[in-house]
Parts: sequence; C-alpha cells; structure tokens
Amino acid sequence: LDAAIVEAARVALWPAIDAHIRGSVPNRGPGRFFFPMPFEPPCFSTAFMFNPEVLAVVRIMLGERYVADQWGCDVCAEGSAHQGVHVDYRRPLFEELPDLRVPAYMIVVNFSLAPIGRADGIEIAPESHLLPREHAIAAVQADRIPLELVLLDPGDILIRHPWALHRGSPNVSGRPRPLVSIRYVRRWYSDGSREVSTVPAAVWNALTDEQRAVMRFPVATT
Ligand SMILES: O=C(O)CCC(=O)C(=O)O
Repeated sequence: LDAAIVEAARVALWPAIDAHIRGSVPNRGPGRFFFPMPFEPPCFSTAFMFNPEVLAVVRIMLGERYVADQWGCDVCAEGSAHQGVHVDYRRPLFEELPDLRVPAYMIVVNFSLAPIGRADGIEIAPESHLLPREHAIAAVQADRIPLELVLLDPGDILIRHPWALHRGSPNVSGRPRPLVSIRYVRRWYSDGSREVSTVPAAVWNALTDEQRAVMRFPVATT
C-alpha cells in the first residue's frame, strides 16, 4: 500500500488507539483490543479496501460475488501475552460438519500501520486450514506445524485464510501495535462476527456504484 496513505491513517488513528487502550477493557485477551475502524478519511481510504492486486486475489479465492463485511483493527499493547492459537470465524458453513473441506468463502486481509517485528508479531501455522481443527491444534501443540512469525513493514499486506490457526505474540516493543483487517466474504455468507462502524453519508456518496456494491456496512442517512 502507498506509504503516504498508510502514514496518514496511522497519524489520524493514533489518538483513538491511545484513548481506546486507556478507556476500554481488553476484549481479545490481556493487553489486546479489537475495535471497529472508523470510515472517516484518512483512517479509511478506498486505496485500502479496493486495492486492485488484493481484489484480484480475493476474486481468485471467492469468485466475482464477494463483499467486504469487516473493517477493524487489532491492537496489542503492553501486558499482552501469547494468545491461544485460534481461527477467525464464528460459524462454519454447516454447523453439523464443521470440518467439511469446501472452497474458501471468506478471506482476511491485514495490513500494518507501523512496523511489526519480533517484539510484537503475529504467528501463523501455515496450511493448518487444510486440516480438521482438532488435528491442526494437535499438530501445532506438538510442533509438527511450527508457528511462523509474520513480520510486516508499514503498508505490507498479509492475506490469510481465517481458518489458518494463528496467535498474537506478546508486545514488548514499548508501543501499541495496530494491525488493520478487512474481511471479504462470498456474498451469500453472513455471520455478524465483529462489530463494524457506520459509513458516514459523505463517504458513501463519494464511492462509485461498483465500490458500494462491495461494501456490506451500515450507512448513515445524513
Ligand atoms: O493482533 C494480533 O496479534 C492477532 C490478533 C488476533 O488474531 C485476534 O485477536 O483474533
């Protein structure tokens, strides 16, 4: 992603991140906060949600009929510990067959606003989304699938299958570490699993019809 746009978002978001850490109860484990990203520019930019190269990958994974249904930020701060390894979705397609192997129907795109390094990283178990959940967890616990630390520079993009096991590692960098997320899902899938912000009318009105068709978010009327 363009460095200047990412930096503008970081500068605009930082006070909200600070206020959130001071004023809220961690909701993703000790020292960890998820909050819905605002749609006010420059925190939001069409360059983030409609990046042509990312959308080319989304189309390969999900087909032409997809929508974005999450725009959020995971912040890990001082006091965070290793999360338990987990997946990022709430409802399998068929509750009675949670391990049924089907083509992807959602994909998560993360990008960093600030450098993400060894002191505040996120670890992913590659290919663990291909295994039944119990097997995947056992393989990670026995180190048969080693967790890989993902290091990101500002604007680097991480595209991941939400079924892949992962965990945030402790933040010992001395500053909060934000990781922005966009989730794209096939149009027919919905699980309301994360809180989302409302799109201001002015932002909505500035989008093209094609962009609006991809945005599944509440929109302000005035
Ligand atoms: O921000 C991170 O390090 C990962 C957070 C995460 O995976 C979660 O809270 O579900």
